[in-house]
Amino acid sequence: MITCQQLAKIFKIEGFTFFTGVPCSILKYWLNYLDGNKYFRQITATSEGEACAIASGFHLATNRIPIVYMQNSGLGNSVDPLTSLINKEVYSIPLLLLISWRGEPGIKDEPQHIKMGRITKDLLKTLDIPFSVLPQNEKGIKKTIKKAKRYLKKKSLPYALILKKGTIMDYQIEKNKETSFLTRERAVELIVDNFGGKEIIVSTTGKTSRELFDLRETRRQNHKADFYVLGSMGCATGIALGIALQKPKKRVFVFDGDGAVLMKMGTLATIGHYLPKNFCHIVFDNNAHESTGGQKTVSDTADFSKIAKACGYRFAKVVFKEKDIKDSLSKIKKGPAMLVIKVKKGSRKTLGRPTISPLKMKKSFKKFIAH
Ligand SMILES: Cc1ncc(C[n+]2csc(CCOP(=O)(O)OP(=O)(O)O)c2C)c(N)n1
Repeated sequence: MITCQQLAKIFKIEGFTFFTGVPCSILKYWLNYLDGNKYFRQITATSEGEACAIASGFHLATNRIPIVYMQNSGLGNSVDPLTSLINKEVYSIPLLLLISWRGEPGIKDEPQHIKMGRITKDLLKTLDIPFSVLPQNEKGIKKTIKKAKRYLKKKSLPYALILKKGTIMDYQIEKNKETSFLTRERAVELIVDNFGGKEIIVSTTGKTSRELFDLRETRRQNHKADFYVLGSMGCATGIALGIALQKPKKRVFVFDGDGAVLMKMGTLATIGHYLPKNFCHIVFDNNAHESTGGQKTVSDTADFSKIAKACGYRFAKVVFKEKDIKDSLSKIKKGPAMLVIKVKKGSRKTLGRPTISPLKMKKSFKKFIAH
């Protein structure tokens, strides 16, 4: 294992000071360390592809080598810039990719990480990106980063470091938790309490789905009306749109997160264009990637309700209090509608994870929405 201070020293010596990316829980201690650090620059991107673009711009402007951090799921979002911008057939840009390894073969992980975990190395090989799995000790890490730098300098092409879980030691920082806001769990409960049992819910990846799942379990309710999107960050909205357009008589809700909305914000324009009347977008906005450790998103400077309206949504509102949630839901007569609920960071320590297999869930969900 390595401490954040030791890792920072290595990056400093080798001249890596610029970081951009999307977080992963494996990277959380390092991202905690970067948070507010004066020496390093950290830009939170809304998607990994965007991070590759920002990093490319950084290189063009400074001739220095940036680091793009991501979960291996984010490699999917990066394939286009990695094959049509950064590669040797096009602009040949040196990026150091720091990729966390979820779904590492032999280590138990969630279903959404298994495939990418298995193919991470092969995908990098296909992309002609050389890589090293970061060793678990300071000396090995130092050597590997030096080797990566030599390649980056010589070839002016990307090099990837694969980061295993447990490589970086714990580093905690005090994150401000606004106390006046509701918890997301309570907000989820309030919305579900307003339902009559026929509503369809598509919930986003991470803790939102886990909280909805737990709520159903606690209440001994069936999960058949819920579609828990396990990976595919940002895709819950598109899935809900696809359903809403085919099932115009059913009310379709998407339970979304600010990070997920930002990752695929284009979907708001698609919704505003096709105008499904039965579509309701609930955004639990905690201004954080809470599921991966609470790293700040850029939602505090993006007004989702205004963006939704500008895209064509018929109704959009920001709410803060329990009472406003109920009132606003009753005011939604015609969609597409958006309710942005400002919630506080944090979640229950005892939060479970869906225990029913994705295939089983899909089967009962399809049956539920068929009628
Ligand atoms: C493409 C991709 N990048 C990164 C992740 C890791 N990840 C899982 S949940 C999450 C945070 C989602 O943030 P938000 O939508 O705001 O929901 P919150 O966690 O705050 O409930 C991230 C970054 C992922 N699953 N997929």
